[in-house]
Amino acid sequence: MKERLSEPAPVALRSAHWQVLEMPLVRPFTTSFGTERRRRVLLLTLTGQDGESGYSECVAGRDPYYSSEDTVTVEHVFRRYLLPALARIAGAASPRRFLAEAERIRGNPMAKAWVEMALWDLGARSQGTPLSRLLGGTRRRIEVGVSVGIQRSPAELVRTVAQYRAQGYRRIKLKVEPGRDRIFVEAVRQAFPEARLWIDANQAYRGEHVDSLARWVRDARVELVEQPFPEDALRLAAGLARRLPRGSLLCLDESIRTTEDLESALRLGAVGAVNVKPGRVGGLLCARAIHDLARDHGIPVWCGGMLETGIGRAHNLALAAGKNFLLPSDLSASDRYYAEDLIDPPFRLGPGSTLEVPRGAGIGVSPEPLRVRKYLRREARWKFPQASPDPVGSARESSRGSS
Ligand code: OSB
Ligand code: MG
Repeated sequence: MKERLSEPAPVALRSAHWQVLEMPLVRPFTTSFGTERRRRVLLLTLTGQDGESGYSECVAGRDPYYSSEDTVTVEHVFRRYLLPALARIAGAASPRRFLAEAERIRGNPMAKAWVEMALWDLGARSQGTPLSRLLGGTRRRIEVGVSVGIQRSPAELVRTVAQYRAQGYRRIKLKVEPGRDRIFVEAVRQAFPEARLWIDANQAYRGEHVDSLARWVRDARVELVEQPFPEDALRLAAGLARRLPRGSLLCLDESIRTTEDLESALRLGAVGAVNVKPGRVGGLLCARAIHDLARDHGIPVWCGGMLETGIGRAHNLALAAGKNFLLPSDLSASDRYYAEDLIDPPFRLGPGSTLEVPRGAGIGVSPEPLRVRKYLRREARWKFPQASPDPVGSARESSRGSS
């Protein structure tokens, strides 16, 4: 079933305001690429000439361990290239016009997505429409799961999973790496015989691991294996995919940056599911293109997360409202990540391991100014000149504390 995508009408921009926040996580999050204790949140507010604002959050991490971008490269590319690109279309800004203007800037999908997603929110709010509806989504509740970081011991992992299960999460994704995998996952399987168990290695395995992986994944009844090998190692992924039992999917996250990547993976038989993250692939238009191609090939997708606050989570929920998001997404309640979210009320887990898609215009939620102040480190503003064809503007910057 195809969903219609309607793009928002272009909006004349008045200003861009970006803020750098430091938000402590409720508990450290360990993956095969490192441990995160707090997240540096880049928040963007684009305001139109009529006073309406659109928001977005960048998914880049503090370090380039998950992918090549980090929060410093994003800010550099944003100030030096993306903001001027935005200024050139400021008279009539839309996601598609922005991406066309930014096309000659290679790579940097997280930086581009940061701008593109704010334009979606601004455009949707300006016409009073929920973003989920523009994206063609019809579902009001999204089935979600929780992504659990690597723990010190199997017993500790079982205790942590028990807490999430008690909160109502049905599908549990366990982060793994060589050496902290089989006995950890088997302990969880033994404690929760009925749980839907997924694993995510964030590229940590190599060719030498294929045999043992195929064996213990089958024995522990793991339903989905996410990004076991390096992002470009599609042949390894295809090799493992061939050896997984029926009912167990090889899922790609970091490997699928574009529709071309997905085409290559399809040709090789290296993909059974895709974790689509708009903030990672260059925004909602790119995410939808990947989603559409997967759908046309009968490949189920789901929406991943990057420990976003309620702002980034709301964009993800709007996308995941599409009915071809057939697998439970990594969109947990606010309290899984932050003691205090930037939005109020926070996202709460609903019946049947679900989150509700906001009904309001745009992403349907807004950052609470007092909360933003509390975690703010630095901010800067750019005013777009009114109806001037030249990419000139004025940047003002203020600092609070260290960066
Ligand atoms: O690989 O899916 C991932 C978090 C940060 C970076 C990469 C990943 C993740 C997660 C967390 O798994 C998902 C979430 O936001 O709940
Ligand atoms: Mg992943």
